[in-house]
Amino acid sequence: MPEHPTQYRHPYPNAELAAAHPFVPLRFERRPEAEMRASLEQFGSDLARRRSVRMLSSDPVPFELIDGAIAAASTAPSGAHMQPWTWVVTGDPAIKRRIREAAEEEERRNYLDQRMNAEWQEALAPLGTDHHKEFLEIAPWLVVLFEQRYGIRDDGTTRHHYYVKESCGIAAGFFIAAIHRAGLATLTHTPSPMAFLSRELGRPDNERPFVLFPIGYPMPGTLVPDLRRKDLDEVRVIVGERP
Ligand code: IYR
Repeated sequence: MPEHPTQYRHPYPNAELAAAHPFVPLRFERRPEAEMRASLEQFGSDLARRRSVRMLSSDPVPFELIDGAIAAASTAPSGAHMQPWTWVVTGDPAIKRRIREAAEEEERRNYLDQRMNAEWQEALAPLGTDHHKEFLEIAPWLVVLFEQRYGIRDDGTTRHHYYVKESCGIAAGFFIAAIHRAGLATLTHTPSPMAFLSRELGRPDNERPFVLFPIGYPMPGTLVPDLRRKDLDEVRVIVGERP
């Protein structure tokens, strides 16, 4: 067995840098292994019950639940910790209607004018989607995640953002999990193209729509596609010896 040091070097090579960027102790508690397994099992089986829902009801959802999910999502790791995202929330009926109309207009061209090719349409057949997007008007809340292609400092100068797509993808995953944990349902919706969302929601030029989440409760009697998820053996490979 190779010998490993039991101490890491301080992340900064000199006192000056360390003083400029102080570190704090990690809050972390090691738990008994049985507890770790049980808690992972519970988390996994809860996530396995999550489904993308298009039949959202109009039942009201407290705004605080939406805010809580955004706060959870914004804890996601991001390139150079820039948190290059803006979460735009609307429950305004007039805005939701305009978003639905604009999305349906684009989707009509995707589905009916063959902007999506035959292979694509075939791949979507099990989902039963078409150009109707009623849920955009019916769901009590729409949350649009915008990626910030670059940042803008208080003095107006721009600041580079790193790994923007990866960062927003991770944050979107956290958000979906948080919405599910809150007992709500959503859909990862990417009406394509999405530029109309910048217009409708009045976003600045450094932001681009990344994904749109309609949020609500599933309508009683909601149906979802009878999908099967890949088995672990289909998605995971083990390389080399196990420690
Ligand atoms: N944006 C279209 C089409 C669509 C594309 C994919 I990839 C999906 O997983 C689902 C739908 C729509 O929203 O209908």
